[in-house]
Amino acid sequence: MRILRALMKNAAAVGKQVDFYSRFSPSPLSMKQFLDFGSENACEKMSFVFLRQELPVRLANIMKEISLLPDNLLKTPSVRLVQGWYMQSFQDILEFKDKDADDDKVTHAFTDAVIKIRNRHNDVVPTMAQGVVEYKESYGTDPITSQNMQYFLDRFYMSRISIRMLLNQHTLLFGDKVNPAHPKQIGSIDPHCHVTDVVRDAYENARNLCDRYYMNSPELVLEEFNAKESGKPISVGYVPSHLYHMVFELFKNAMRATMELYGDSLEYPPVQAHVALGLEDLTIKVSDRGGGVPLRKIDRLFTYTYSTAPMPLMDSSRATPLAGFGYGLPISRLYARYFQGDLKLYSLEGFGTDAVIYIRALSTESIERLPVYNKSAWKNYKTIHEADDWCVPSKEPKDMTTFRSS
Ligand code: W6P
Repeated sequence: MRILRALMKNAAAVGKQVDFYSRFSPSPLSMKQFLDFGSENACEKMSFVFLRQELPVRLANIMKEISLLPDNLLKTPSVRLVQGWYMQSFQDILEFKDKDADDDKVTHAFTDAVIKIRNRHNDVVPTMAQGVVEYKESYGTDPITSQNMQYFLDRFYMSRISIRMLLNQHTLLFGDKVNPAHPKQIGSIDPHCHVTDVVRDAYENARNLCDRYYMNSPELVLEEFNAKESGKPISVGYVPSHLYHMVFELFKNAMRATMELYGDSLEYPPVQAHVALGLEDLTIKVSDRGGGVPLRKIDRLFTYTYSTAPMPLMDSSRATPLAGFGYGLPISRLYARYFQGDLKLYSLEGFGTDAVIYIRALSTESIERLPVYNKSAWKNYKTIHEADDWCVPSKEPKDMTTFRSS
């Protein structure tokens, strides 16, 4: 009984702390700030002082949104589990609130805690996806629930990307000194990330999967247009792993569409990639001739409740499908948006699809795009969504003869 009461008192105390930190807005950092901070003799103490405030703020902001989810979703074991991880990590950071920032033992213990937190949250995406499946199995889906789920998961996964970015920068800069694999990177950022190298690498790895699944694969035609410095290879200050994640996803989709359309043909139209650098944008276009997708079905490629449809029954003799079942596209779009870019699909049904990644070319303009918990966010969970303000198209139009004057 005493233990139970102590637990409840602790939960209430944590709730108070979450309320407190959720009233601060997260502080978005620019790519330039990440780079500047990590370059000139990066200071572990400064990073510690910043993170022990910023991490609880980012955690608390999204924890408030988790707590506003419908009860039926909150009660699923998967969402419970994720919520528990957030509570634990939030408390782990608060332990350092009044500790001495000049004490090396403190800052080293903090770095260890950061590593532990990152590992604790490794499986958040599949676990939340499981929660969505559990909810769908029990309650089904309607357009409103689907829309609310989309709103929450976009914000939740964006928050997670941003928190992991902070955790990674800290451990890569102050963990076991210099990353032996990438000595010129500033943490996870390459100040001169060669875009076509990442594109080729992602293509090769997607092609390997494609060869294994389809016994063949389309070629790559890659072209580069540097309008800023004509003839020079295009580079940008960016997180190569984020870029890889996005391009890899697009190649898998482009290859699948091509292979499914051309079936047993001996030749396949190539997948084309264009990389262009202008004054503001760095743009990467991946084009396939896989027959395209009708406009009506484009949105659902980014929809979490669609992508987590009860897994398709697969021919067990074949390997995992190349692409199309999972959170690949919606999360790739979040990576693009995270630094003020975007990811869009333009399809010509009957012909093929252009998938375009937009990235800000200037490190001063690549600023974290972070969700904030405020009244406007709160309303999105609490408002009873009313009927749409556009007519529902009807297959049987009104009988116009009714309106004849005579
Ligand atoms: C398709 C569907 C798709 C999604 C993303 C990227 C490329 C493609 N091609 O047919």
